[in-house]
Amino acid sequence: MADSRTGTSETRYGICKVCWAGCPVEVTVEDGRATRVAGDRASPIYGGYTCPKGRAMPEAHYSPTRVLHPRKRLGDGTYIEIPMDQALAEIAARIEGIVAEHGAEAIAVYPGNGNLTNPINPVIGAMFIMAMGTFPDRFFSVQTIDQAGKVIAQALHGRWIPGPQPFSTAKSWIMVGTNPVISKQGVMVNPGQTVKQAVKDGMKLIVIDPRATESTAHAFLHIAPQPGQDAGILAGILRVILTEGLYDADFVAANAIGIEALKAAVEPFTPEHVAQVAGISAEEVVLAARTFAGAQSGCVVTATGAHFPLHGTLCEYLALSLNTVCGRWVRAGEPHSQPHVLLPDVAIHAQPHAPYQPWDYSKTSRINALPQTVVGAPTGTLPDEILTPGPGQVRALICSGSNPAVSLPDQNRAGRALAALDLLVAIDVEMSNTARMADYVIPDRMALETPACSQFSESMKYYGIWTGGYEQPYAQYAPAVVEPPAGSDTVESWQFFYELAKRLGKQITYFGNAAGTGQHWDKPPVPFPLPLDQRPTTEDMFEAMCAGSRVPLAEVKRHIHGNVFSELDLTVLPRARDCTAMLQLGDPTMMAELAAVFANRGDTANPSAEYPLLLIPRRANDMMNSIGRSNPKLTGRRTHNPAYLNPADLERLGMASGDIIRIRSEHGEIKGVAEAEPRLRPGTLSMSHCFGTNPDEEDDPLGQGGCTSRLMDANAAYDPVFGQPRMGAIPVRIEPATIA
Ligand SMILES: Nc1nc2c(c(=O)[nH]1)N[C@H]1C(S)=C(S)[C@@H](COP(=O)(O)OP(=O)(O)OC[C@H]3O[C@@H](n4cnc5c(=O)[nH]c(N)nc54)[C@H](O)[C@@H]3O)O[C@H]1N2
Ligand SMILES: Nc1nc2c(c(=O)[nH]1)N[C@H]1C(S)=C(S)[C@@H](COP(=O)(O)OP(=O)(O)OC[C@H]3O[C@@H](n4cnc5c(=O)[nH]c(N)nc54)[C@H](O)[C@@H]3O)O[C@H]1N2
Ligand code: SF4
Ligand SMILES: [Mo]
Repeated sequence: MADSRTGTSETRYGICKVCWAGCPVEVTVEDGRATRVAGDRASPIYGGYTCPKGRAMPEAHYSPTRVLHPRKRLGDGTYIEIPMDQALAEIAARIEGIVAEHGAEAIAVYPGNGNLTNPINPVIGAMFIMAMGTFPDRFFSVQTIDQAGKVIAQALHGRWIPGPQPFSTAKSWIMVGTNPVISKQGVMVNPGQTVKQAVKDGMKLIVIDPRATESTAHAFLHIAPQPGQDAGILAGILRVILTEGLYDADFVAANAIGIEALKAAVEPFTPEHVAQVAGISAEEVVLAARTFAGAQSGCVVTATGAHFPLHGTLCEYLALSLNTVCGRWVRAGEPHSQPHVLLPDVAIHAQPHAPYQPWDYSKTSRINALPQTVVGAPTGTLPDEILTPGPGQVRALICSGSNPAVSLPDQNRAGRALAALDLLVAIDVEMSNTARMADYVIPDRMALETPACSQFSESMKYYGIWTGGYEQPYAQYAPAVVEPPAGSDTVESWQFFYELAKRLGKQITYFGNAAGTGQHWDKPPVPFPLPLDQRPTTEDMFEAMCAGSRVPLAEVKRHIHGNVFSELDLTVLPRARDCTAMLQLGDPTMMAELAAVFANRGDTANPSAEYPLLLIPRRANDMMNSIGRSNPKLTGRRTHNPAYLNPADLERLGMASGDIIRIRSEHGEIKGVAEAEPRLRPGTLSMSHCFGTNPDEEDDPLGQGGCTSRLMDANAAYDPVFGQPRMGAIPVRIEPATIA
């Protein structure tokens, strides 16, 4: 623990938790404060890698704008600081009152990415809502405005238990709408170097992205389609592989059903059709297919770029199907590609978890009549759940490490909803867009002030391929590096939920060591009912999280820099004799959606004369969504999110880099700052999210940037299962504007 004597300086080791890559860090601690963060060069796998966000942790922890005491909003909109006990008592009393009058359905939680500071935090909100008896309907998470299609597609296709073939030794890889070098999605460990090395070692990397990104630098083939056309492209690649007989017929015969239905469904997607619809060449489709199928190993993966334009589940389903027809899953006798260390000790057989239906139409949501699903409540409907009167109306919202005022699609509607709540609680460390609207702001401990362990990173693999997991049997635990600033009054997010539940007389049961998702369980979780008489310590929670782990947590704790447990036998066992599960290549819902994609000639949103550009998402290297926007070390001289456009588009409109522009969609408008980016496909506008002011605040394009969510419509077009509104390939137009 921190040494608070004056004049001391020492080196301590921790884990960065600003994003889920979990880089091991070396922290210089002077007089009890973290003054410098660098990568831990003694790490056996990360090799000292960090990104600017991690290195800027000291500035975030000791930011003059950090919230260090609970704040309560007064009638005039100003805030006063109050003690934590008082805040907890007042919030509990208000929730009790709302529940007494309107029922438990009136209370909802929305956890987000600021919760990563401790692996207990991201899951505890769900368990609080279980304690309230309203799970999953009142559990709104970022998953359903992100890549929920991964879990839905995995359910429909089945999950291959030993996982996909490993990235680092693969001979081909197709990345669809993902830029891991910046986002770390899929490749958590030093992704820039890992991608470069994999290519050097013989990987033919194929990237499908309207923009030449950091991840295309080493690509064998970069296909830059019109945004929103990925399902058709993937169907075209499948068609080439199936018609040319390039697939692994033996693997399919032994492990999958539905290939005839898949063949019939992809038949119309000729290379020429796909090329014409997606604005690419037929040769590119054929080359991608032959290269991928011709390599001995590899995988097709999708992420936000492919998921946001509404066909995310289908894109993921087709990616899984490509991997299955080419037999690109780890087989018996090979090492498990996502080995368990802090996850439970289970036998891994070369077989699937059977497909299941991830939805239940007998229980539909109040808004848009969406089915109950395995991915929680549809967050796209949250604003209307708050704004629509009637039984079940949401009246109180607890945001933990989330920023819905800028992250929910359809910002104006979201802003109206947040303002209409009877009670809004933000567990945050800054007066974020959302905290500025909250009745109570509860200060959390920050990443270096909490212990950490890599169990969460391991467990992310259950949310679909290209989400998490280590290729090697790696694990790390790090104690808290420093105490929160002297005199502060903070609580960890999970402790807030514990304290609140306790005051409401509810018991939270923690399912921390979940080894699976939906109906796909490697091992069911061991419940840990949190004792009401005494709050468990964080260490108690970690023990529960790692219950039955392959390597005891105590052993992992012995390795301060993390460790590869190379003595573990990772050999995948053969299919069990009694296993009858088969992967499904021809799910009828997916085949029907594919037919609709063909009939619509791809995506339904196309550029038009009125809205000639398509807005697409991108991750900023220095920000984690909105995290970092108040950190001067990260923002430097630029605090806004540029609106990147191809120079030809700018020139055509008589505009130049630095110009203030108005960006209009059918639904809304924002101001932005134009910036030329030659590597972007003409006709696209690429802009990061979670910037901008609140709807009731003055636009500030050069300062706070523009909130792209304002251009999205929550109800015009949304995923039919989990309600995610269209968040990519949004038709927009731009025109000159001024700041005032
Ligand atoms: N237009 C548009 N909208 C999008 C997206 C997009 O690409 N475009 N992306 C979507 C996706 S994929 C996601 S995941 C969501 C993200 O949605 P959110 O998770 O809601 O957004 P974040 O900005 O990550 O919210 C993090 C919050 O945590 C706070 N925070 C920072 N550090 C800490 C800490 O130590 N403890 C606590 N308790 N809080 C902390 C920050 O101040 C911030 O308010 O946005 C979605 N919305
Ligand atoms: N530095 C940093 N890291 C982050 C985050 C962050 O904000 N900053 N956010 C985190 C979060 S919450 C998430 S969900 C992950 C996301 O991780 P990724 O999904 O890998 O996110 P991006 O890096 O934006 O990569 C998406 C790519 O899709 C491309 N794209 C856009 N539209 C389309 C399309 O229609 N089709 C195709 N094929 N491509 C398209 C974009 O140009 C972009 O290069 O990143 C996480 N990591
Ligand atoms: S923010 Fe950067 S340093 Fe921190 S875990 Fe993510 S990639 Fe690593
Ligand atoms: Mo995300």
